[in-house]
Amino acid sequence: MNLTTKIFIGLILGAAVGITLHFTAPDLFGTLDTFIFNPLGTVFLNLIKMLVVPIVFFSITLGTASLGDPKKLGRIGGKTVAFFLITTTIAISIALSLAYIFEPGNISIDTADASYESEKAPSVVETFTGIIPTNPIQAMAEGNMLQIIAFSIFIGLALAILGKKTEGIMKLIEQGNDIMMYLVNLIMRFAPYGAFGLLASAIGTMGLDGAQAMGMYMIVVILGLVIHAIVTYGSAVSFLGKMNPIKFFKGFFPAMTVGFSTSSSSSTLPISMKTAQENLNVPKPVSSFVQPLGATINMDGTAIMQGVATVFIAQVYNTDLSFGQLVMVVLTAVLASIGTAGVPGVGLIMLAMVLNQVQLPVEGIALIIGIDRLLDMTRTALNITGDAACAVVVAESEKKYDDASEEREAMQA
Ligand code: DAS
Repeated sequence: MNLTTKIFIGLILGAAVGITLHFTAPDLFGTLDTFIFNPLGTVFLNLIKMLVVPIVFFSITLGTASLGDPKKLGRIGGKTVAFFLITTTIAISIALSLAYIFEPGNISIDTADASYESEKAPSVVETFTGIIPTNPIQAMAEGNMLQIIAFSIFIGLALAILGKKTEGIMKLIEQGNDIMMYLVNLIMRFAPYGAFGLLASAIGTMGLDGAQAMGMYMIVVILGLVIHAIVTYGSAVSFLGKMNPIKFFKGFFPAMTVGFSTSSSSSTLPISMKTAQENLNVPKPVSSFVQPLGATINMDGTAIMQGVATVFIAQVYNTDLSFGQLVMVVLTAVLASIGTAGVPGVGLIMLAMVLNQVQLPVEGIALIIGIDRLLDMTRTALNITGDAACAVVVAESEKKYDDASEEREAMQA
């Protein structure tokens, strides 16, 4: 039985055990959650989180250095950011349209005791000025992903330009990356058990009662995620990536199950990259540049939740949003996703930023926080799929340059 099947069985079993115990033996669930489910899930999460910082450093440094000339880096960087911005804008537009069609907020909910203390999300200016680390080691110690990415790109550029002078360091970086990929393989063997623990704990704690109350809201978000995956990513990988969409989704499914169970794009990154390189034939330099960047700044699933949640909260509070406010929602959600790393629950922090921007009561978040953990799983799976779709498209677009350079090398030989 292959690993994907084992992880999927872990997910299904975890959800079944969690929901059964939630309704039939809540006390027993509490004990099992403390001594089995939670530890299983936490150990798995910590194992992959342990690799995130070194993997981002080694893979982006290696990926940037392997891209060779800065022109190629600029070309790939430009295509990557353009893909991210366009797909995130499409994502939130799909979300807003669905929210106006299905009107999930037209339900009577008592908003009197709704309250939510939003954490402060970085402003757009802070995000861009804060990208350059004043202390790279501190950035790694704090897990500041954007700063680690920026530092790695600088090191990779230097290695590419210095060439033979620093080939010893280049060798070290290559070996460091190999070590990381070996450890990912090792940890993935534990994934089915980790997925079981995470799902049993999450579903067993939450049950489905929260979901029933927010049924329509959940349905519209999940509908948006599915439409975006099939229409936007399906078209992108098919027309631009020259890849059969079924091969794409089937090939990337193992990473999607891990993203679903961990609710963290950053933690899933090692597995996302391994899956894209091995199952989707994305060259390592492209995967090592696009996916770590995407795990940090590209969150289409989160943008979809924000679009639906904003309209849902506006409807619950009987507030009409003007076209200008909707444009602000799109802009803020796209830019907000750049400033926050892919960790569980970051979508809610960014949602507070979006609601503030359109003068909607941030307390409205309290209405959806109960089921956010479940939706976080689904939107994280989409977030990492968008990064993989970008990697496939960029890799295909680079082929003509690689073919041209191979022809030049052949002619010079
Ligand atoms: N959990 C986030 C991620 O890792 C997404 C979110 O919180 O919306 O992508």
